[in-house]
Amino acid sequence: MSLFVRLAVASLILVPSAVPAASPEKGQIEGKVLVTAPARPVEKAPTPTPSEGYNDMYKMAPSELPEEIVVYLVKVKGPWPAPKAHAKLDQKYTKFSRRVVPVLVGTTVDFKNNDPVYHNVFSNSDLNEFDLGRRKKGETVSKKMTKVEVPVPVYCEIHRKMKSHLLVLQNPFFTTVKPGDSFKLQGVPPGTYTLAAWHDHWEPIQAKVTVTKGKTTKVDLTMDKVQ
Ligand SMILES: [Cu+2]
Repeated sequence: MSLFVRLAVASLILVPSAVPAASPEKGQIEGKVLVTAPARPVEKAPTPTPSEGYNDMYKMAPSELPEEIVVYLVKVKGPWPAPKAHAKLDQKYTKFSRRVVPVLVGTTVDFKNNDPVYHNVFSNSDLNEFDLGRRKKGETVSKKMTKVEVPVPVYCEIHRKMKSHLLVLQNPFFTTVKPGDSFKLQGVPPGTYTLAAWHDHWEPIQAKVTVTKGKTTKVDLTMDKVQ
C-alpha cells in the first residue's frame, strides 16, 4: 500500500465530530465511481462445524456482502477530532458484517460476536496490529484505532476465511458508495487534494482535485483493475 501516505496522527481530544457540513466558505466534490473490472469470485464460506445452532445460522447467511467502495481525501489540514461514537464491525453468520469500514483516526471500533460459536478478532497490519482474543456469543471487544493506515485487514483466527478491512483515515472527508453510484464530499476547505477510492476487490485509484470556495468540483473515478 505504498501508494498511500501513512501519517501517524494521535488525536487524544474526544469531542463530538459531525460529518463536515456545507458552508459558503467551503467547496464540495461530486462524482461517480465506475467499476469496469470484474469482481473477484466470492470466497466460499467456511465449512460448518457441528456446534448447536450453527447449521441453521449458516443457512441464513447472506449470499454476499454489500460492495461498498470508500471514497476519501488522503490528507486535509486538521486537526480532526475523533467522534465519541464508536464504529461497529459485527461478526455474524461467520462473516464480518461489512467488508470495508472507514473510520477517522482515533475512533474506537466495537467488534461484537453475534454467533453461537466463538470468534476472535485480530490484525497483522503494520501500524495498528492487535489481537483481541476469543469471545463467546454476545460479547463485544473494542479497539481504538490510533494510526492512519489503509487498509487495516481484520481476521478471525478460528475461521480463516473471515476477513474485513478497516480504513483508518486522517480526516472526516470520506464516504462509501456502491459501484456506479454518485458520491458527494461537502464542507471541504479550498485547496488541492488527493482523492482516493478503495475496495479490496479492485486496485486503489487516486486523482488530484482542486476545491474552490463555494463551488462544486466534479470528478469521476474508474476502478478498472482487479487487485
Ligand atoms: Cu470466527
